[in-house]
Amino acid sequence: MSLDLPGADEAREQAASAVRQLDDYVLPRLRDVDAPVLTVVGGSTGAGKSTLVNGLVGDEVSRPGVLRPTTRSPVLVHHPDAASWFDGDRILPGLARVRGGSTEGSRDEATTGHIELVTRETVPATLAVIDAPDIDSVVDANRAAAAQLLDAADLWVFVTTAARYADAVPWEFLRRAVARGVGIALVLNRVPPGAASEIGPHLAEMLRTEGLGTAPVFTIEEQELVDGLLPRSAVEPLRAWLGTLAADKRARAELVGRTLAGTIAELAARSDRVAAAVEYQGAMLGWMEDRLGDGFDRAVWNIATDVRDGTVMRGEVLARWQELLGTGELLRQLQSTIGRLRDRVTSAVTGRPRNTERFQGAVNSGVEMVVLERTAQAVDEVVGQWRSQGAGGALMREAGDRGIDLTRPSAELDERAARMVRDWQAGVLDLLRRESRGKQLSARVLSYGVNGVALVLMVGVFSQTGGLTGAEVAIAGGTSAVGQKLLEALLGDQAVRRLTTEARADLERRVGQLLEAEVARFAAALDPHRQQDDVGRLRRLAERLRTGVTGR
Ligand SMILES: Nc1nc2c(ncn2[C@@H]2O[C@H](COP(=O)(O)OP(=O)(O)OP(=O)(O)O)[C@@H](O)[C@H]2O)c(=O)[nH]1
Ligand SMILES: [Mg+2]
Repeated sequence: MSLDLPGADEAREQAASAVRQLDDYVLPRLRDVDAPVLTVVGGSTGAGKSTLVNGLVGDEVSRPGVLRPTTRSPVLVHHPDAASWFDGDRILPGLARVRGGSTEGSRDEATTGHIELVTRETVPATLAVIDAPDIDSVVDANRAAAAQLLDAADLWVFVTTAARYADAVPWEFLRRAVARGVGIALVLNRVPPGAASEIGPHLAEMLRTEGLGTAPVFTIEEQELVDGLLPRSAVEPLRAWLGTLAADKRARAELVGRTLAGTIAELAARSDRVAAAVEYQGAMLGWMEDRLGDGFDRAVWNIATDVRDGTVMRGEVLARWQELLGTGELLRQLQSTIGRLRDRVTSAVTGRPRNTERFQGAVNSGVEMVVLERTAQAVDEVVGQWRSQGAGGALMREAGDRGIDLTRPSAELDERAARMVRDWQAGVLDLLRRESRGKQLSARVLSYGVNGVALVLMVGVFSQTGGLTGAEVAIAGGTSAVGQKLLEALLGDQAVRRLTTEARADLERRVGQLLEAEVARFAAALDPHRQQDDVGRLRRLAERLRTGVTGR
């Protein structure tokens, strides 16, 4: 999913977080249904999460603070008997374990990437509590860590305050919780005395609207801290609720089962979304390939047409051809016997090497020019089409960064086109030589010089005169008629037709090959973006996740 398309970043993030959630939650949970319920305490910075966790545990296990945000790396508190569940990398395998007490060390220290494990007898063996970094601070790493922890939770204890309960970010997270079907309890913390009766109904209304109407809400008034700890009475309702859950095997199994099913269903939905994004990438890539193919197919076709319809015979080529044949004088003598004509032409085409070379030179540059112009046109066309899409523009810039300028034909095109025309001319000569080895032509053709005959044949290739106008038609028509008559006299009209067709097809084939290399430059820009991701597998994965959940 490397193309720069709308929604691609989001899909990449979806894919990454889906994989992480499989590792962090789904797989460990499926393997060990009996592992302690993982309760993540999350919420805005300064909402009092660390203070609350300390209050629940009855000891300072996570240092609270006045500087925002305080908690940089998560603290997991568990019962000594539950240590084996958390020492290894069963859950959150990406986070290194650090054993200890309250977070020490400087705030500048790189604190991400690890989780602190704390043991306390006061935590039930069947339930562990994580004090998470905040969800909305300026520290990106905190937000990411909080999201990852919440994704790994069986149960969220979501802490908000009287001042912040209607903020946008907490609700985004809560919506995510609903989508995932995770167990959830709310703590409305640090409520000014007397304000609960006002805020309570409003919060309850918001929860109902968001599909969280049944989530328990614990309201805690702003407390005097005693030795930095919340008084036991303030946290008692929440502790009792958690304690009941911890003690009830069936309630735990039900909570875990619900969260697991919800998470898997959401994974299925995410897989589908990722698959759709991958398909979109494939479609865009296909579209760009089609525009590329169209542009250059048209160029090949245009060149072939230019060659047939006399465009090449214009100007210089025509002038040199006339020079070679001996201009008007020769045309007048057209009426006389073919034998005399033959003699004239023989001396013209075999006796004047300078004119022969000049004609060949003109043919070279005539064909080259057509090829270069039509290629440049195709390049402009493809570039225009690709740039009409953001992803195409990005792709061209990317190629530019690698030193490949796709806005013009390759630097070698001139040189290669020149060689192509020379090779074609050599090919026409070969064609005639092969032909003259046959019975009918041999001696006669050879006596006029294969080279001269080849030139006349080339003119046949270029002369359907459609592209010429006015005087040009008359002259070209006349001159090519000279050529035609001459050739027919030499080779027979069937052979002339066949050889002309072959020579033309050979030129078109060579043009095709020449342009393939130009197409390849564009295709190389697409290559790094070709589908690595298997859409079918993603769709099947989604289907299996869904049927696994519903038991179908
Ligand atoms: N007086 C009083 N102070 C509190 C209460 N709850 C939290 N505090 C103080 O508020 C500040 C923030 O509390 P923390 O527990 O660090 O908040 P947090 O949610 O963990 O914040 P982050 O770790 O930054 O996300 C600390 O100085 C606490 O001592 C309370 O109920 N009463
Ligand atoms: Mg904290």
